[in-house]
Amino acid sequence: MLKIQDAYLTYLAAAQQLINNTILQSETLEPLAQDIRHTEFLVPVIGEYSAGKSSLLNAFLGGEVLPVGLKPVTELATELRYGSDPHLLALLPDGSSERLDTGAIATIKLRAHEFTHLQLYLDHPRLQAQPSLVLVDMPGFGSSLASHEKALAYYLPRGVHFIIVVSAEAGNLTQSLMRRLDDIHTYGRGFSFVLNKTNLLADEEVDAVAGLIETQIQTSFAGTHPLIRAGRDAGERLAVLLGRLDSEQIARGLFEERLKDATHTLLNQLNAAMSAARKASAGNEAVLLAMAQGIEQIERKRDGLLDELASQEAGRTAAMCVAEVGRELDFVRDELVAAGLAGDRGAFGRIVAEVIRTTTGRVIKAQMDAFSHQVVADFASALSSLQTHDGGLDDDPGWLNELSEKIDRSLRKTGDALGHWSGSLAEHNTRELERLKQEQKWKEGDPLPEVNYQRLATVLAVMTSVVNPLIELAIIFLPGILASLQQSRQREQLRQKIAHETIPAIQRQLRSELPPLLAEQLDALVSQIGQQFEQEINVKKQVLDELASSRSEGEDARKQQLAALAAAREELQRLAKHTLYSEN
Ligand SMILES: Nc1nc2c(ncn2[C@@H]2O[C@H](COP(=O)(O)OP(=O)(O)OP(=O)(O)O)[C@@H](O)[C@H]2O)c(=O)[nH]1
Ligand SMILES: [Mg+2]
Repeated sequence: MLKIQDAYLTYLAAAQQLINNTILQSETLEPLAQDIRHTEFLVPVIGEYSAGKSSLLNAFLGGEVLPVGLKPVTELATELRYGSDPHLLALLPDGSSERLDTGAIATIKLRAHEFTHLQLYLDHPRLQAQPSLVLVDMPGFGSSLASHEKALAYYLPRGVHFIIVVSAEAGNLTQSLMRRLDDIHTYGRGFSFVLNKTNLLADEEVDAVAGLIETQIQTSFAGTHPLIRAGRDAGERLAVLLGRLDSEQIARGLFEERLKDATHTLLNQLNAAMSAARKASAGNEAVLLAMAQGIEQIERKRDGLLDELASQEAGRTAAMCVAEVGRELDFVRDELVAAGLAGDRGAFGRIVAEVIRTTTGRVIKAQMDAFSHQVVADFASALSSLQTHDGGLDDDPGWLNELSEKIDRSLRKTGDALGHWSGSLAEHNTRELERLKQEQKWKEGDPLPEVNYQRLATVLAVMTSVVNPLIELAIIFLPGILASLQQSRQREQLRQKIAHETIPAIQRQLRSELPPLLAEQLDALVSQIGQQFEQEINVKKQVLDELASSRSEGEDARKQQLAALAAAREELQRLAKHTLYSEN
């Protein structure tokens, strides 16, 4: 376990202890501790086919573990994991898995369509040394479009750092690779390069290629992206690169915001309890009434936002995506013409799919950033009228602002963007609600169980939940559109055809597929933001109810309660400052 994981867990345990000593309760800390305890870092290894990704990982493991070869070889993403009992686990779309011998890795490709991805458990000291770091051998860019996109759909939102393998013989970074780096960049993740097969070129040639690639990276991406050169020593070089990955920093990026948010909620509860304990019970009744009204306001506001804002936004964002994809496809028309002239429909389809992914992802992310911000502000303004007069929702005037900021911030988190394989927010919510209904033996007429959305409502999750299914649809509609390209063997004729037939046909498809996908996710987003406001009010309501029931115990007990709350708040602030807000 990393030092920072340890520190975070110690902090959460101490916070839990503090809360347990008061009349408050908190159920949010344990799930967070679970996540921190079980966290792992997925490090996908990507690149063109035959760049030497699988060979690099074999060199790292010092044996012929993964299949390699000249034609596109790897069809299923394969996670390398430590296990004292070596085996291969093939995962199915429904979440179940099939256990196989490790040797099955050589032939599993034939059954690629059945599985989502593989986990290869090996009893290997290098894997044991860093068990929370999981390298993933990814299919190359020349594997079938469906396999390639399936792997990306899963690992783009989940990878914490990407290793890009480029063969020195390739000479530079291809446009495909640059688009992929754009996607990784949208997710806010880091990446490093391995310049592979350097033993096949003279040293000066390697220097020239490395220089060219470094220039390409620097002109397109801010930040540092190390490039290491690997030849026969590839395994050792990869070990060095992994050693330099700052796992502590990555873990901090994944959890710090969530810990701050959880702390903020606890402090709020403590504040609410303290101000309630100070008041005469009549004052608290006014607050409870304001809270009940607040929840009604949120529900009304949500219905209004769903009816109007969300559907308008879906239409507007879809239109922007369609226009932007058209422009980008036109921009890469030379690449498309080259693929068309070579009769390479696979490459043609791949370029189109890449452009759709990168462009819609970028547009949706920008639009959702603005949209979610507005939704948070709308909910907050619905609540603000309840806050002004005495005995309003809260005594702390900054409360609503802080809460809005917290929710806004949580929407921008880059951590685990999706929790499930076929993850879409709407699907997740339905599934989660069904699970809770069963668990709580819910009956018609009971209030619906509360789904915990905290970790899902992020802009990146919404974006992913639209883009991934869109690409799945594109894989189905593209062959029909591309079929008519076959007759064009002449450059200029092909250019015209692409501009006037192919691109408009792709845009037409997007125009019909995108709005329903967007509308579904936007509805889920609005509901979830409303839920977060409601949850926060409910937590405060619980505090007041709790206090009301213990009120009869007399003045001394009340003073003691107040003192205990104040002490807990002070200690929690001290711990938070030490663990979450100090520089080291
Ligand atoms: N000379 C030399 N050949 C290499 C090196 N690394 C890989 N190769 C060869 O390059 C070919 C492709 O290697 P793979 O490891 O299968 O490539 P990959 O990137 O996993 O390819 P896909 O799985 O098809 O995407 C194989 O024939 C390897 O033997 C290297 O460092 N030097
Ligand atoms: Mg491979």
